This record gives sequence, structure tokens and C-alpha cells, in this order.
Amino acid sequence: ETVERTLILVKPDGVKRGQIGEVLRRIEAKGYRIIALQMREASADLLAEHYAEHTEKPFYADLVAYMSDGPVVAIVAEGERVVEGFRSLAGTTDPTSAAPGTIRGDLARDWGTGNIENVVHGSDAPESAAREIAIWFPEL
Ligand code: YYY
Ligand code: MG
Repeated sequence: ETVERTLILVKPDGVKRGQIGEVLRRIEAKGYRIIALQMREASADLLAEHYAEHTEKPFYADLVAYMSDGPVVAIVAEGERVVEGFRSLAGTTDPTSAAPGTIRGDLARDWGTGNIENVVHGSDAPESAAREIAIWFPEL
């Protein structure tokens, strides 16, 4: 057994487009358990912590503008190999090439701005999950 936890975000585009329920449905349909859930607006400081690996990237300013454009829903999900499993449910980063059947493939829209909006975040490794869960849910 390798029961893990992962940090999932429904990003502002997903919240605005009414996709919170669909994302939660897919998490639960897969058999993962929702441990914690909170809707909030992400501050610039919180985003800099969350996206620490990206703060020097050319797309970072656009990423912060996107992630600050309304509330996000932060979720901790638990299950057998859930870190890898949710990344698989989410699909690849670019919504246009994300496979049909994935959250991003089915629900994310390419707005033609050159800026990626892709509905969800999922931790990319168990160590990232632990770091991100501590940022979003310090009480856990
Ligand atoms: O983990 P994942 O979200 O799939 O991608 P990352 O490479 O960690 O990038 C985080 C976030 O940044 C991505 O979901 C959209 C945005 N982004 C971007 O706007 N442009 C890029 N070229 C790469 C990433
Ligand atoms: Mg990432």
C-alpha cells in the first residue's frame, strides 16, 4: 500500500465556468477521498510560495494574473498513489494537447492569448504534495 495525499486546485477559470462539481465528481468517481476543501482568493505571496519553482520563468507574471482572477478551490485528496493518479486524471499542461477524457482535455479552453489556463493544479510528486498541503492547509 502507498496511500498518499495530494494538493488539488480548481483554478479561477474552472470556478468561473462552473466546473467545481465536475472536478470533485471525477476525484470521487476514481475512488479518492476528499480530506479537506476550501474556497479562497490566492494572494501574491501564497502564489509565490506555491509556484516557487516558476517565479523566475517568463510566464510567471501571466500565471499570477490568471491565478488571482477570482477564487480558487483548494482540495486535499487521499488514496492509493493519488499523486500520480490525479496527474493522470488532469492530463497534460497544455489544454489543446491534453487527451480527451482528462479534466484538462475535456474542460480546459485555449483562449488564444498564448497564456495557459487549464482548470486544475495537481502536485507532481509526494514531496511537492507535502510542501503544497502545508502552504494551503497549515492546520492539517
Ligand atoms: O504542473 P502543471 O500545472 O501541469 O505545469 P507546470 O509546468 O508546473 O506549470 C504550472 C502552470 O504554469 C501551468 O499549469 C500553467 C502555467 N504555464 C504557463 O502559463 N506557460 C507555460 N509555458 C508553462 C506553464
Ligand atoms: Mg507543476
